[in-house]
Amino acid sequence: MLFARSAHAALCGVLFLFAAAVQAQTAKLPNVTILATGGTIAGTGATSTTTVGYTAATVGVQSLIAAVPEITKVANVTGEQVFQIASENISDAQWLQLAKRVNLLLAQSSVDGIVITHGTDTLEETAYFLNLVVKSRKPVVVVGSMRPSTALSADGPINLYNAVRLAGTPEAAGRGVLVAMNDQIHAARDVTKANTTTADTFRTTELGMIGYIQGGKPFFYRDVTRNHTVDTEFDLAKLDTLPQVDVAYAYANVGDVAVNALVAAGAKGLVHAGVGNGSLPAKTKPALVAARAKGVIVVRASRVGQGIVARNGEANDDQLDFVVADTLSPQKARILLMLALTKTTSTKEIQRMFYTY
Ligand code: DAS
Repeated sequence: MLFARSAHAALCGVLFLFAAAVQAQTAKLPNVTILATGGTIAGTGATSTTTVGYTAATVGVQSLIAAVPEITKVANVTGEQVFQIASENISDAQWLQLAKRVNLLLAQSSVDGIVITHGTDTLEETAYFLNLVVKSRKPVVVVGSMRPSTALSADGPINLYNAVRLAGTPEAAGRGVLVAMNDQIHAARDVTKANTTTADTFRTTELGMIGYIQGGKPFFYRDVTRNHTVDTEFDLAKLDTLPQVDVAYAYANVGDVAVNALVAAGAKGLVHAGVGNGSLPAKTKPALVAARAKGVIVVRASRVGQGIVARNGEANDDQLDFVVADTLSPQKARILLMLALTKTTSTKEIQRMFYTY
């Protein structure tokens, strides 16, 4: 009887020590929340060689996490399915929903970082939107994949593992929203999807990515210079909708149909994706001048992809009362203009914002 009691006591002691060790180990791990929104990373194809023609946004967040058990060794992970879409369909309402959820979670001391799984088509846009409205210095990492979860060498699992490692790394804090794909770390402002289907599609061509993830460990080599997250003037708290801002694309022999149609449809801001250094074709310019006269804010951007659109370069912006997009792509200039219009319609103030964010 005595032996049985002492064996039981010893077993209880071992179990207690084991539980304490597990608790200590868990306590050391960062708490990372994964917010799932859909995309190829949650996609499935008919066969293991289906890398195009698959269905995006079919796998739920718990399955994504279960498919990468290694994640639980490097972070205390919780998952939320915010919505389940192919990202070409993302809406302003879903941007606001996602951003407000991010801010609510990051305000909790129990959350150390957030990973957002997202379709790659508009990933750069969601990342830049969040870069301007998240009100925390904690890491927010947006991740996707170029091959569906069912494909040979699917890139989703390793991308998700790397993203969780990055979101749990204190050194990732204070750098704005990050995009982690293909072992690379990019800043939200300057990264773009540069290839329709390859795994290395996310690139920051001239301004450069900010680091690598090697062996699951993040390494940083540069930082961002423009304001972001806690250092922006944009506040979503009182916002339920975003102003309508559209993009008109320039090309050889373009006219004014698109500009006029977008203004007639109620655009409050218009981004002109000009040729070259933001050049205004003669047949388009009168429509933009008329739009400005109606109170529409006009931003001159470039379809080129790299470089600064010079103020008063290809057009007299001072005289036309236009704004220039600096180095922002047309799709990102649209996002900044949307948020700018929640604060002001002063072109002087909006131009300041384009040189600040
Ligand atoms: N349709 C694409 C999207 O959801 C799939 C992807 O690349 O994630 O963005």
